Order: sequence, then structure tokens, then C-alpha cells
Amino acid sequence: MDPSPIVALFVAAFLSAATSDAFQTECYTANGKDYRGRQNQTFLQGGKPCLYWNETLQHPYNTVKYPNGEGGLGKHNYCRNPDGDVRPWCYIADHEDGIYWKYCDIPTCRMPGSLGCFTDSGEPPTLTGTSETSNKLTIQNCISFCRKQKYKLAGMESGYACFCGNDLDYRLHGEAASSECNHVCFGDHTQPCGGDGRVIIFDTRVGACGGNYTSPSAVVYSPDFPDNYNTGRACYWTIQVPGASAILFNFTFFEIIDQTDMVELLDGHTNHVVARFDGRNPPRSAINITADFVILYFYSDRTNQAQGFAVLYQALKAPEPRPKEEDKGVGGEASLPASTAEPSLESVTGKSNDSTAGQSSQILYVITSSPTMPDHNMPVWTIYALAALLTLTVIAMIAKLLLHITVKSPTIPSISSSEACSQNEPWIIFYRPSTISFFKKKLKNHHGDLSPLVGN
Ligand SMILES: *[C@@H]1O[C@H](CO)[C@@H](O)[C@H](O)[C@H]1NC(C)=O
Ligand SMILES: *[C@@H]1O[C@H](CO)[C@@H](O)[C@H](O)[C@H]1NC(C)=O
Ligand SMILES: *[C@@H]1O[C@H](CO)[C@@H](O)[C@H](O)[C@H]1NC(C)=O
Ligand SMILES: *[C@@H]1O[C@H](CO)[C@@H](O)[C@H](O)[C@H]1NC(C)=O
Ligand SMILES: *[C@@H]1O[C@H](CO)[C@@H](O)[C@H](O)[C@H]1NC(C)=O
Ligand SMILES: *[C@@H]1O[C@H](CO)[C@@H](O)[C@H](O)[C@H]1NC(C)=O
Ligand SMILES: [Ca+2]
Repeated sequence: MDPSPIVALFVAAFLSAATSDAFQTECYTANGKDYRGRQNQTFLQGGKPCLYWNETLQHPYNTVKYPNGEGGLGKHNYCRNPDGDVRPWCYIADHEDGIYWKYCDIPTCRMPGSLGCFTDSGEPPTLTGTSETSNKLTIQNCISFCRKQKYKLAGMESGYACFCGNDLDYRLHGEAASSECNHVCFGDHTQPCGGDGRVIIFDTRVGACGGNYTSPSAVVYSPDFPDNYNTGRACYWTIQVPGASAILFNFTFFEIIDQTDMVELLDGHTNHVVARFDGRNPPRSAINITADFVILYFYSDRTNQAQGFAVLYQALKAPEPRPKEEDKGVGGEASLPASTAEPSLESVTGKSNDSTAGQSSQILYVITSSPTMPDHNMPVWTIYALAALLTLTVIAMIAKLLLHITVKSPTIPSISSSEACSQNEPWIIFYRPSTISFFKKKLKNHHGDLSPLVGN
């Protein structure tokens, strides 16, 4: 009479119900930097109207400074996140304490795998499993911590606390507005890590290196998402949907910057590589694979990490055996628009003689034996070029660091003091998330050059 398998089943059912909402979301990143929706006020009902980005010339973010649509800016007044904040925001006409912008609470912007922001009184905690605190907390640090202990849920609070659990009743504690989970993660100031008495909860499958999917649709994230993927990752996910005639893959987020990191889709039965994407060759349309079993493979080398990808897959049911009426002229006519309706679709069969098919045995080797990939087939000149590039990057980074130290240190001494005493508890006192949030607010109003994340 052990109830845990039943509980696990319920959690699984619940989580898959949550991911079926994936088709409604307009965000696949945790901070909504990919939001391109049309909400133009800070709250859907009764929010403050947003200013047009082509009319905010007195502020750092406007279309004169970023004329090429960087960060989604344009001649509109929709909420955007061009500076890597924890969620989309916009400038507003009036101000509070000299702050001329506000976060937007956008119901349609929730990354699949994020279950929302919930209240946590602590008695008992909303997630009752293990917990830890860390001044290097990121969303994925917490998720990995919980995933390693086989929990299904991970929650972050106040920027530095991490809670694990399988508790189904987290919703009973009350859902809060997403804007109440705006504290930055101490380990990454571009991610939201809950609030005071507010826990932001994630499915621990987000950012796992591999997994097995059988539900008709889901979103698979690159390893370590929403952090950058680690070096030397070789991960694979199986997507096997019984009864499916085809599986459609839509890369809703793709950020891989070099050619040596890659994503592949393989026919699960033949292990043929059907599609391969890297920094030079990003996915440009959805991929329709006529198979019920697909393997998604990801590989990263030792340099140039990036945030990775989110891929939404949707299995298409095998068509029911049709009665004869399809042979009549009407049926043929009706099916014509269906085939031309989505010209952006790339239709590939599992038996495609892709030019990269020669490599598939290597991939298969990786999959079936060990998760390390030999990278000895690199010409010597590439190594010299890479070394030169690395040197330049290091110089650039040092220069940038020096610049930052000279510009920033007078304004926020608390950060450097927190580094000094990070071994003990007192850092919590110095390094409040609100300090960082406040610092960010200052940046957005004044010197924009200090927050150069637009367009990256
Ligand atoms: C926001 O957009 C809606 C519809 O797109 C429009 O009717 C409304 O006037 C806009 N509000 C503002 C403040 O621009
Ligand atoms: C900004 O863009 C809007 C929408 O296209 C337009 O109505 C408005 O006149 C523009 N403002 C300026 C200052 O160009
Ligand atoms: C996926 O299935 C394979 C084969 O059944 C198994 O070895 C592997 O551990 C599973 N992976 C996960 C993450 O459950
Ligand atoms: C892929 O997903 C994006 C974002 O949800 C959507 O806008 C786009 O239409 C989808 N593409 C296809 C071909 O389904
Ligand atoms: C994908 O391919 C299958 C089989 O070739 C086809 O039935 C289906 O209509 C295609 N789906 C889309 C969205 O093109
Ligand atoms: C398949 O092979 C044919 C003949 O060798 C070639 O013309 C075609 O481009 C190949 N298709 C792909 C997708 O590589
Ligand atoms: Ca790389």
C-alpha cells in the first residue's frame, strides 16, 4: 500500500496537463526576453499604458538607439525585455521615486515548465522536500539540486533559497501575480527567483540532459536551461508517441552561436540524421518527421556556450481509415489548401539521404556507448584561429571588467563586500535582491550604455 507510485502518476498527469498549455504561451524563456506579444500596458486590466519605444528618446532604450528591432523594440508600445531584466517591462508616463518604467504582468508569457508564482507562508512550506540556500542560486542550480534527488518540482524564493517537493497542493497556498516573483537570482541577475514569501515553481525536467517523452506534445529545453548550456554536453531525448504518424518540431527559441555545438533530430528506428542545426544553420521553419519515434540529440564542445534551445513538439495522429468519399472531386479540392497553407513547413522523411548521414553512426556510437565525443578531426589552422580568438576575447573581457569596476564600484559597494564574506551567512544582509533590483532601476532610467544586453 505504498502511495508513492500513485502520487508520482498524479504529478505526471498534472505536469503533462500543464505542458499542454504550451501552445498558448508567448514566452519560452524564464525572463520573457523572447516575448513578442502585444500587451501594451503593465497589467491586462487597469494597468498603466506603455509609452512607444520610438518616443522614449530621453531614456536608454528607444528605436533611435536600437533601430534594427534589437530586443523586439519598434514603433509600438508593447512590453519588452531588451536589457535582460527578469521580465518584460515598459516605460510609463508618470513616475514613482524617479523610476519611469514598470514591469508588465503578462498572463500569456509563462515558459512551459514554469508552473507559476505561489505564496509561501513557510508554515508549512509550499514545497516540503529538501531545501538549501545559496548566494550563487540560479533557476537551474535549484532545479538540478532537486532533480538529483528525484523530486519533480523545484521552487526558488527571495533570490537565494531553493525548495524541492512533489507536493500536488502547492496551488492551494494561492497563486500570486508573476510580478511578485521578481527578485533576481543571486547567481544570475537576468532570472527571476521568487520573492519574499513568494515561490516560483518549475518542473525539474526543464534543462535536464536527456529524458524520455511519450506525451503527444511537450517542450524540450537544452541542458542547463535557462542558464547557458555547459561545455562538453552530449545529451539525448527520446520522443516516442505510440500511434503517431508524424511528429512536428518547432524550435521556438534557438541560441547557439558556434558551428561546433549542434542539435540533431534522428529517426528513432533507423538512427538516420533527419535534420541538424548549429550556429550557422539555425532552424528556419518547423520540421515534420514522419515517424512515431524521434531522437533529439545535443552536443556542445569546450567553448562558446549559449542559452541553447526550446523545442515544441506535437505528434500528429495517424489518419483514420477514410471511407470512399475522398475519391470524389470535392475531397481532392478540399485537401489542396491544407497542403499549401503552411509553406514554411519543411517536410522530411526519416529516409532522407541527408549529406550528414555519414555522421549518424558516430552519433549512434555516442548514444549507445559513452557521452563523450572525440574532437580530434579538427584541422590545425582551426586551433590557431581559435587560440587567437580566445586571446582577443580574454583581452576584451579584461578591458570590459576594468571598465565595469571603475564605473560601477562607487555606486554599489555592497556587492563587493558581499563577495568578501560570502562564506558566512551575513552576506544575506548586504546582498538583498532588492539592492540589485534597485540598481537595475537606476540603470534603466539613466546611463543605458552600462546595460548592453540588447541584440545579443
Ligand atoms: C493597446 O492596444 C489595444 C489594441 O491593440 C488598443 O486598443 C489600445 O488603445 C492600446 N493601448 C495603448 C495604451 O496604447
Ligand atoms: C511612433 O510610432 C507610432 C506608431 O507607428 C506613431 O503613431 C508615432 O507617430 C511615432 N512617434 C514618433 C515620434 O515618430
Ligand atoms: C530513458 O529510457 C532509457 C531506456 O529505457 C533509460 O535507460 C533511461 O534511463 C531513461 N532516461 C530517463 C531520464 O528516464
Ligand atoms: C512555431 O512556434 C511559434 C511560436 O509559438 C509560432 O509563432 C509559429 O507559428 C510556429 N510555427 C509553426 C510552423 O507551427
Ligand atoms: C506532416 O507529415 C504528415 C505525413 O507526411 C502529414 O500527414 C501531415 O499533414 C504533415 N503535417 C504538417 C503540419 O504539414
Ligand atoms: C539525395 O541524393 C540525391 C542523389 O545523390 C541528391 O541529388 C540529393 O540532393 C540528395 N538529397 C539530400 C537531401 O541530400
Ligand atoms: Ca561551443
